[in-house]
Amino acid sequence: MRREFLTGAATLAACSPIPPGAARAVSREGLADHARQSGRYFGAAVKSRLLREDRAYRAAAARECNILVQEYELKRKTAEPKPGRYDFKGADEIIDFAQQHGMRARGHTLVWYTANPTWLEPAVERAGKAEQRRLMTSYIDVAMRRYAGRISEWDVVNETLEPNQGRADGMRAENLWMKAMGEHYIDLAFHRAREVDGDATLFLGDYGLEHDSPRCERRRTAMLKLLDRLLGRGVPIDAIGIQGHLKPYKEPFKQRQFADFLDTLSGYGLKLAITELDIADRGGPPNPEKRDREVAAFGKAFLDVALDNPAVESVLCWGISDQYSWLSNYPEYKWPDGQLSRGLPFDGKMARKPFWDAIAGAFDAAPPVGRRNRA
Ligand code: 9MR
Repeated sequence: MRREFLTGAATLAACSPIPPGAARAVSREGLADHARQSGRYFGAAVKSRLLREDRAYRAAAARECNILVQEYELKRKTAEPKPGRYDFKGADEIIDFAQQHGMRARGHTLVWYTANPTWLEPAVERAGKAEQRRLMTSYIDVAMRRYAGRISEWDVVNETLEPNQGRADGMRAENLWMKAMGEHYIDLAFHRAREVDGDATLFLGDYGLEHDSPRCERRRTAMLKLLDRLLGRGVPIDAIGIQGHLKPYKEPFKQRQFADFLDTLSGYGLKLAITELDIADRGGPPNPEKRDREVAAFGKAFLDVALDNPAVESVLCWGISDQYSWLSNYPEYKWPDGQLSRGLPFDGKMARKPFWDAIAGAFDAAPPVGRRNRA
């Protein structure tokens, strides 16, 4: 028997993992140590400049993570600023750091509708069919070859869904690749990625798959239908990246519903990962301690479900410290008074927050990876 899960708002209220005011011992173990116990990985999105310049950040990355991903340095806008002129300096630094510390690395991301160099979209629009394919696959070729053996898993195609853009199938219409090739751009990307690095785990990633809301329900439905089509055509997808940008103060969460969705995905034989976990706290209680406890409780409710599924091999947060979180700057999530968002395991001064304990506790309770938890 799998676990019983709480439903709805009960998740926020009922499972605060840390008693208010409890002193937490500062230990030298990191979240990676907790993840390892069940054969899993914990990691974070990082920036090379912060690894270079901020000692506390670098120490936290080294201590907490056994997998890393680049927050932006393998996006094509950064890595191929001019056609065929590559800049892998930042990504190289991150991959070197990961290797020096015996960590795994993910690559983010090969084919996306945004964060592309300005030259790319006009070039695709001008091109004939063969050239359009080349414009897409050339980056797959160069980036995957460069990091073969060092990056073990890739977000091959990112964020293909957007049911609000008018298509009945829920695919993102405002997408240069979709406009050029229709959804077969996804087939092409995965087949090419498989050819270039046959050992890498190939991910399709998306957001908005987590909550009990009409928005997420439409996105989950679109994802499952897309997978039916892609897997039906033999597209070599190994894994689904559930981003995990959570917003508990905007949309409810139902453990059973999310567990069922993950079960459906793993039932296809796909691996799963939580690839960009963070928790938008805008709209939460003004008292930061209270908000931290709620964020932790929500994160625990989410991870208890995710890590109950043996196909979920890793959890990565989208950053380490609130000081550098995109949530603190993004219009929808940032606090109007300029305070930092509190959606990551470390605060702006690099101190552990209750969310850290929640992640550790969820890993400690997780069944071994790759096997069903049978009673
Ligand atoms: O956090 C990233 C931010 O610093 C970048 O400016 C932005 C555009 O490249 O991307 C952010 O990361 C996104 C990720 O690549 C894909 N999923 C959503 C993330 C948050 O917007």
